[in-house]
Amino acid sequence: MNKVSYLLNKVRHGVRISPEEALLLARKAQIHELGRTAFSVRSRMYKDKAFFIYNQHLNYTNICSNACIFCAYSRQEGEEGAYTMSVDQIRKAVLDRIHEPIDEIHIVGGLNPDIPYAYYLDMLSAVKELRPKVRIKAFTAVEIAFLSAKYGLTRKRILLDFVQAGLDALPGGGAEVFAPRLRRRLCPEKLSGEEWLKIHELAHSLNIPTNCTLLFGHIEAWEDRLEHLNALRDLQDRTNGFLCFIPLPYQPGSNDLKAGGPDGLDMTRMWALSRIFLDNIPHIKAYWVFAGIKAAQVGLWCGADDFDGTIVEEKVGHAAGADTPKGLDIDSLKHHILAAGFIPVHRDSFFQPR
Ligand code: V47
Ligand code: SF4
Repeated sequence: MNKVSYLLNKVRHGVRISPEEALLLARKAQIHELGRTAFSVRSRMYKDKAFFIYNQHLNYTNICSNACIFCAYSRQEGEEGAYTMSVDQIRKAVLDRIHEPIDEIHIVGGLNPDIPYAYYLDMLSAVKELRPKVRIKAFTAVEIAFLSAKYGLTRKRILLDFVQAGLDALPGGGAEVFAPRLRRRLCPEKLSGEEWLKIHELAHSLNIPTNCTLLFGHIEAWEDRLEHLNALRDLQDRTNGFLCFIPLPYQPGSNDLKAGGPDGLDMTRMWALSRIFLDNIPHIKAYWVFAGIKAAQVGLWCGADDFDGTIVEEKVGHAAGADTPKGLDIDSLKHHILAAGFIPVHRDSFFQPR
């Protein structure tokens, strides 16, 4: 048996592989071998089910004091297209869809130095008041670190205040790639990978579940991807607080990074390696918004088990050229999952069937 077959066999038997072994698979295994192994793992966990959620995205401001080179979404104060939603506008965005059975509201924004601390609490309470049953997944570790530095409050204080105001979970954004040498080029002002991990560890210790991401398909190598996945797996071993891993395919439009973006094959390898390597993170998302619907359908055959949701309306990836719809209705979402050969399972924020 060659080394690739030996390792894939090990994974199929539920034995953990090391980052070095995963790197060998990333370099040497054929796509069909990787895909088949990742499929056998996800099938053992979820049979032929694929999850989706009825959700709404709210991007409350695009004004950001950081300038990540890959970001097409952020604006400076006063620049054309810069906006900040008032709490009343947030209320209106929620009320506009109040007749829909939305289970989760995903709220993230830029680092806007002119927003008072009370705004965040008011925004959370306003959403919960209008929709008491909705789960709010809001604010990346980057926003939490920014608020902590700006208002001189501990990260713990902020998380506890936010939970009291209605926060249920943290999204996985802002992780990018942890490798410091890449971060210096991609997002020099952003908190380090270590700090990102510390904030998620803190959230887990407070019983706040979180997601995790990797921005891939730009200037990183497989070594960097696996170093990143290994840091996530190590933290999950300690806390078990991550619900879902989302590999985010880099969108190359309207930003200064000038890298190509992953092709379908690279995305497929990424989903497969994620499922194979992250043996302790329950869910892998094929995020149709960034990957495209057709690639995400293939992702379900290669390790992913979650398709995300209805969204309406996503701004970060679309600013960078994502050519997917800004949202999908529930019937289209179910149709795409069924057409891919899976049973759609309508889930809540914590992956419980609805
Ligand atoms: O943090 C910015 C990324 C993230 C680009 O937790 C880009 O359930 C690709 O994190 N190309 C926001 N990506 C999106 C995100 C997310 C999405 C869906 C679900 C969840 C979840 C989280 O988007 C940012 C950044 O990493 N991003 N610019 C770009 N050009
Ligand atoms: Fe700001 Fe986030 Fe864009 Fe970076 S990725 S510039 S932190 S909005």
